[in-house]
Amino acid sequence: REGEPWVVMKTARAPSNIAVIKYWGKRDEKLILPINSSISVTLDPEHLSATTTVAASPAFHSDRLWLNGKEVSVEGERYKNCLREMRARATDVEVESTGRVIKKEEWSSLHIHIASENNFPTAAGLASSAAGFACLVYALAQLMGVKENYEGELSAIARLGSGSACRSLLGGFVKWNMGQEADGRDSIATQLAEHSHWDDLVIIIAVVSSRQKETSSTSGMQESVRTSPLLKFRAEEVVPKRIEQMEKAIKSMDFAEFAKITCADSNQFHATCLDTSPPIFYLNDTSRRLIGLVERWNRHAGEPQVAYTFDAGPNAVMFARNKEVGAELLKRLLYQFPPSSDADFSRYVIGDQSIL
Ligand code: 2P0
Repeated sequence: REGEPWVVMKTARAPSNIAVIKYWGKRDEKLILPINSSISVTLDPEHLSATTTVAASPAFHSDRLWLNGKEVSVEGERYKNCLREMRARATDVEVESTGRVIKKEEWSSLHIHIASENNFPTAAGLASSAAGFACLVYALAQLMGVKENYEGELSAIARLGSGSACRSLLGGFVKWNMGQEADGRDSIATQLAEHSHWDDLVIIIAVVSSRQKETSSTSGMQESVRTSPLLKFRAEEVVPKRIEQMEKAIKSMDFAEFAKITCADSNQFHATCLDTSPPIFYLNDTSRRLIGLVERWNRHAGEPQVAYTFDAGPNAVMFARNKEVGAELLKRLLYQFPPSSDADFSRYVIGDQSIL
């Protein structure tokens, strides 16, 4: 009612994504511009997503942020940049139920409260910052009446929060084009194909450890850019060709090619971590046993049945060529890593069912 304090609120959910051609290394730290393009698959939000509520009210005295129920500082450049860019694009918004209109100019002085939760381990190498910033930008766009589209400016704003977040604004198979422009306006994500384009593909995630990683992606990639000659070679000589090959493999649903490139790119990414000084270890013994299991299976089958990829942590994301192979993979995982063993996985995710 007129004269009384009011709050406007929006809640959104955004999924995590897993790169099959990895982003590792920035050419511009402030604008988060990568040294190579990357390709990812957006995951099922039922299992891996962030849910974020954003609220604005004249009763709020500062911007505030809660992550998984705990208040954290919103003073970091990344949050400040995202909020600034979204405020600059806000439009007149009518507050439902009251009919009051928040004018475009008011958004610059209205403070925002943000509460975000993940339904999966934070910072364990399952792209929690990707889901988090994509969700924040999406929720703010709803709150502030921002009209830009997700493939364009909004993707570039999510990128200012965390590089991989620009890929989580889109579903299915997504490419983040590294771009050429100094201001980053062409460093955005575009969709290569809808999820339904290749719905035979089954994704299984083996949560090897939900512990926080020791080296954050942000500092790890800085060290790699500074010290790894292999990373420079990878970005200049290897990735551009792989991007083309991967785009073709996805378009033609060529699993053998998809699997070959996915595994090779994961392995090269971890090789660049090892080539960093001091070396960074994200994989553990369980991760290496999983790689062995898939490599042996594919060799015996004569052609790839399963692909694996690991981000900045020991957890495996595996792609099975179809549902039958997915079920067989799960059986082999449970046999090799029984729930009571040291390498007990806390959770497997297969398609739309959660097991264990
Ligand atoms: C990726 N990763 O392409 C790669 C593969 C981890 C390994 O994107 O500094 O959290 O916020 O841009 O996006 C993790 O890096 O790093 C990542 P910032 P981000 O998914």
